[in-house]
Amino acid sequence: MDNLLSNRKFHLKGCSVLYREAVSKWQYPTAIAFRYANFIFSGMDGYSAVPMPTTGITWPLFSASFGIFSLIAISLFLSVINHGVSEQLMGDMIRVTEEFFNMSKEDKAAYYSEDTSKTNRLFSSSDLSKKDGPRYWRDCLRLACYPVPETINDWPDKPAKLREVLAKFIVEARDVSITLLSLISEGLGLKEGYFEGDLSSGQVMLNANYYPPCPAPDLTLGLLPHCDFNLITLLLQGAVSGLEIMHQGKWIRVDPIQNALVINFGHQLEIITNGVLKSVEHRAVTNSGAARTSLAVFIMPAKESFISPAKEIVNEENPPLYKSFVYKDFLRIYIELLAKRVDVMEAFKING
Ligand SMILES: O=C(O)CCC(=O)C(=O)O
Ligand SMILES: [Fe+2]
Repeated sequence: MDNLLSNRKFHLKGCSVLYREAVSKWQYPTAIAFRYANFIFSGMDGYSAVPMPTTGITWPLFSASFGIFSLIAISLFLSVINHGVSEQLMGDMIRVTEEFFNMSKEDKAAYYSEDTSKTNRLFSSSDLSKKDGPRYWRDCLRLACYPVPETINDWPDKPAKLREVLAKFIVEARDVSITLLSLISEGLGLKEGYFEGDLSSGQVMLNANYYPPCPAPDLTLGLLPHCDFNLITLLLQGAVSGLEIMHQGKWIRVDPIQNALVINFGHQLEIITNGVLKSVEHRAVTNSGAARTSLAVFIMPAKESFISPAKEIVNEENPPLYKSFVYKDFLRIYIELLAKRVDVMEAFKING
């Protein structure tokens, strides 16, 4: 419980002794702050900017989507606007998360756990008791959220509005993700409803991430470089920047765009599409000025779901690049390999 960053007093000028000791042990050498990369695609909906390399997604995929989403970024990470989740709901979700992390230590204690086998728990990545290994400047409230009626009673009952707001947000966020998946299957020429059923009917997990101002942002990261373990992730960022993606050997910032949701393809989508869609490595950096809040909604396959490159995509010229497996085995290996993209991909590549 004392690990929670959100419980501590911050002394940004004249860092406390505790902090000086803690941060000097941080393993990551530097959090490189890349300046603004503009992801917005030109000529659409009045936005203009530099196009990023596409993932090989065909235009028909997105032309089908214009009625529902306006695509404002075609980077390896997408951002969508006009997605149907209201500004009010997104704002409420950020506010209620901030309220949660700003509650007293006593109020938060009921939810705190260091037991990694528990899904629903509040924890910190900044475990000061850990002698070795990297530590990160992040507190996280992780919750199983689906189906809502079956999970809601296990969510924190404070702040008062949390359950109500989160219940609405999860349903809408899942709808957006499922719509996107159906557009993706259409765009890739997969059969209608390809991602429905087992591939997307597993748990919907929420990471409510809270990165307090960090006294030494150049010495630590908020969240380690990783690709998500699931099918597709929807990310709501508050107003403070911190998300970065790896692109051509460099970390590039993905700044929050008002009312946009960031969409990130997980490892499973890369494997099922035989590498047509790529799961992009990302991380969170910290800053000394302002706390940052982000909410990641992970759409997961069912645990027993069988994952393999789609038969419609592979053929003699385009042989399967990845092995077939049961999703729960992927999760186990992902954890064992500490989420490192290179290692995880190697483990599941054919001839890897
Ligand atoms: O805080 C962020 O922007 C990234 C969060 C994230 O990647 C995750 O929770 O998996
Ligand atoms: Fe992530």
